[in-house]
Amino acid sequence: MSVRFALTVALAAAVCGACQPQQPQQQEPDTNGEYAMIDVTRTAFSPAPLVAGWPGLALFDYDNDADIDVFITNAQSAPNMFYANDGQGNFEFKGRGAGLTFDDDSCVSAAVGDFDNDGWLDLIISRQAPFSGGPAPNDTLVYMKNMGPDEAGVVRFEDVTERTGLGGVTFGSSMGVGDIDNDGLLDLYVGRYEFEDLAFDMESYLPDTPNVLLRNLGATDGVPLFEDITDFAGVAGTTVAGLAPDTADIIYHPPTWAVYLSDVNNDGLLDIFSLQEIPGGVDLFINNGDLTFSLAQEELLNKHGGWMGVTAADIDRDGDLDYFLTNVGADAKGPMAQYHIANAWKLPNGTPFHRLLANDGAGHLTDIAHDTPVTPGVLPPTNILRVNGLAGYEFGFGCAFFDMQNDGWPDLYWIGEIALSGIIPDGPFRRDFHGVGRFLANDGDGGFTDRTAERGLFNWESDKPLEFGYSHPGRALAAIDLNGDGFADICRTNAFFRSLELEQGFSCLFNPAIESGHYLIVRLRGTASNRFGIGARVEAFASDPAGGGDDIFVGEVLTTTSAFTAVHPQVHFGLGQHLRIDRLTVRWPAGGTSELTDIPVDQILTVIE
Ligand SMILES: [Ca+2]
Ligand SMILES: [Ca+2]
Ligand SMILES: [Ca+2]
Ligand SMILES: [Ca+2]
Repeated sequence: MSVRFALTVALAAAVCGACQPQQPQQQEPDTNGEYAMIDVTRTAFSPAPLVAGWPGLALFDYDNDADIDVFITNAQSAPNMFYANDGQGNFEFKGRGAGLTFDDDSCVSAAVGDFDNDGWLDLIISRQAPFSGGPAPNDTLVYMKNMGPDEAGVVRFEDVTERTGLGGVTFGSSMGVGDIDNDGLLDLYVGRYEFEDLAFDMESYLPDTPNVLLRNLGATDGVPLFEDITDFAGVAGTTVAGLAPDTADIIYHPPTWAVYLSDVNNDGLLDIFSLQEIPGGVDLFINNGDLTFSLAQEELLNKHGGWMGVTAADIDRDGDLDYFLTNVGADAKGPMAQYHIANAWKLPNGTPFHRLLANDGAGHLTDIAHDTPVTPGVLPPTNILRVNGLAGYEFGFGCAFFDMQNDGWPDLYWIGEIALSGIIPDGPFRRDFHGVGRFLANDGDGGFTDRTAERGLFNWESDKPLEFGYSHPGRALAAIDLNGDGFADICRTNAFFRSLELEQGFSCLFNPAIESGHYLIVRLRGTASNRFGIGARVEAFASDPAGGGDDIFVGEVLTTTSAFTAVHPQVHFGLGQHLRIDRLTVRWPAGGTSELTDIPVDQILTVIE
């Protein structure tokens, strides 16, 4: 079925209100209680963002005034939305002044990094062909150099793509930023997905879209030059075959939703996750240190699924980074014809379940999703496939670990569905890959508690009954402190198909910050390493009695996060009741280590290499 046909059916069905199946009355969630996140989309943003297509997020400090600014990519029917933060969490539209609007382009995501090490964070924007026809496609990457302030003090960006060697890379979806060879220059890994060929256009296969690794060769006059080293590095991605008997000889690289860079095995070299669209799997490329990579743990990770979101945190506080990957979920039914790729999770080498990957410290990952208990809340998952624990939850796209109350235990939030909520009252997708958004609070004992309602984090049309089928189709998601109170706030986007504009396409939620946990935000200034220390590992040790004993907190400074999403390079530790950090270490990408002692909490600490 073509996407256009599906949309026509959906819109025709929308007028048939009486066709909606009756649902039992759900218990109304207390989504406005004191613990609920506060929706500031209409109050903090002037004007409020309107988005279309597949909007991505970049939440970073573009003007070096220490607060986090908000960039939202947009489809061609609307400009990209760029807002400067006043430091208090009020956002003023700066799109046109900053040069980032791209009115005629369908932008998807923005990679954030200081690629020329001049102290100003640059942007690389991925674009798709126009979602709704129109002029010739601008479907290549764009390099927007941050020029810093002009004579009037206005910070703007300038398109210098022509001089970077990036102009030939098409159909970028999500991008990963990191210095893969630790030479002080940030490299770029590009996940690719030609959205004109979204999965539902195809039956048993998709077009070949290998990923691309671009090595930064250094800057001339502030403009870096990139070289495509994909083949040498061996990171184009795992291929699959067409699923039907008559397409089995079609071998292709499935499209990629999300990529993530992280030093999985803690050897000082950034490794790469690539999450593929169904019927693909997850590639984990371990960095060999010589610009080549080796696929790892294929038996665990290379399972047919629809892999969309990825986030990392030390969820059990044993000193290493664990990972969460979103998939089609335990409510997947697979409505398609026999060999349709949307059914690939049903294959013997497939899985619909999210992955919670526990790290043993040496980079060996174990999936504990089935063994991680979740205490249910309002609107438990229907768990059609009847599995245990976190694996029993439904569809996910964008995801983020963050410590909601700074109690020291990273919590988990994800959003996403593929239902065209509210627009398809009942259709082929509405209830087959549904999701409402889930906030699972980390209990600190290996389990989680579903506190989505209490935190006001269901991503659904609030004038509708709380039931499956009315949630927004969540996509990009990031958690970062926007208003400077030390508690992480949330931005998220919703989107479906190509040109649909959603009033709820972007939302921003502030943390109520009513709890007492302390925090430390760490930012870096590299000298031998890249300027913002992207890829550095930060460890904090606290033993003061107020905090309850010896604790270790671990994080990586990264801008890459879940699908279509980038964040400022920093680490945010929730510290519970600890009043001081005894010792903080930074292992820099260039190899050195910085060590600081006796650090007060509740501050932004900048460590210089
Ligand atoms: Ca700023
Ligand atoms: Ca720069
Ligand atoms: Ca590594
Ligand atoms: Ca905050």
